Amino acid sequence: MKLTRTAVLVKPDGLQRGLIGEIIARFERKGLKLVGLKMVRMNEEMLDQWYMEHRDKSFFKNLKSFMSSMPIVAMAWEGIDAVPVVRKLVGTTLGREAEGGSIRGDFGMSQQMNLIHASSNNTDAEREIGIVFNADELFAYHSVVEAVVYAEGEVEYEGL
Ligand code: FUP
Repeated sequence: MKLTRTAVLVKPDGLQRGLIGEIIARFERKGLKLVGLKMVRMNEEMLDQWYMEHRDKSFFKNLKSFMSSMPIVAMAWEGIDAVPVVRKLVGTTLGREAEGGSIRGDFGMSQQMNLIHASSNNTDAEREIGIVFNADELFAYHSVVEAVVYAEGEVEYEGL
């Protein structure tokens, strides 16, 4: 199976709560590979693109002003089925209802202040990665851990 990528943002509340290390550790322990990492202050134009599916929603303005209020930490993670794997570790949108063991379930109480964003599907993942990362900020490399995270032949490596 092919390796795919997903985008993660640790939002302003996650930054303020000191959860950057905890969140990175969870994805590392799962066996995902970090292929991009940066701190960014998202501007209006980036957020209009990022949340285009929500542009007509009542919460759009508040969400954008929250997301641009301070820097966020953006990451790109790679693995087999990276999008659904990361969504499962993140948990459902509303922190109060999110499953224990998930990031939102363990650390969150809110809907807007839900600590983290994770791409919904592969198309969104590629679009979102393109909004925050330049091509030279994304890295293709072999992780030695992958040899024990996956069985031999389970992963198709392209161009490595
Ligand atoms: P998710 O995919 O779980 O991040 O959630 P959604 O795409 O449904 O929502 C996107 C963002 O909008 C979330 F960070 C939460 C925020 N939101 C609100 O602030 N109010 C709402 O009523 C719904 C979503």
